Amino acid sequence: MKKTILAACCALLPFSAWAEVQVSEVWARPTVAGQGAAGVFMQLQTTEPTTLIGGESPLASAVDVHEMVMQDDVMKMRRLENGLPLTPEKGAELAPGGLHIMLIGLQKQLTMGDTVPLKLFFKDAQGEQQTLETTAEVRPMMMPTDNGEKPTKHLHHPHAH
Ligand SMILES: [Cu+2]
Repeated sequence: MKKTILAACCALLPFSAWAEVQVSEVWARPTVAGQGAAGVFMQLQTTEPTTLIGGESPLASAVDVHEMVMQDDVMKMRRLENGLPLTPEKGAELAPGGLHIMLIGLQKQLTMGDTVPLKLFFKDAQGEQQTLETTAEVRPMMMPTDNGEKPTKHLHHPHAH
């Protein structure tokens, strides 16, 4: 029922009215000169199951959904060929060290305070596609500090000899 109503109104209202997907805290890391790619991070929530399949940005030649995987003790990133599935119960957190949107073929260096226009493409089980427009703010990496815990994520322990 709900779906029918949504479908009926979508034709008449701007995309925001049928935005079943909500995106927040969109940010990207600054890059150094000559750096060709950058990660974008965000929180995603949805009211209906859907899949994030990719994106588009005027500042990049390609925008992919990436995950990090451990391979031979080395963290590597990999494109999610089938996209990132989202459910209402479980949105997605795109954060450093995990899932991220990859800007590939950056047209310019990203510096503090820049904003990166970004379109995100979603596809639901019925094959309906929708686009969400957002902007990523370029800012330094900040570790989430829920409950005041110290961000202690050390990949390497220095050994004194
Ligand atoms: Cu990546």
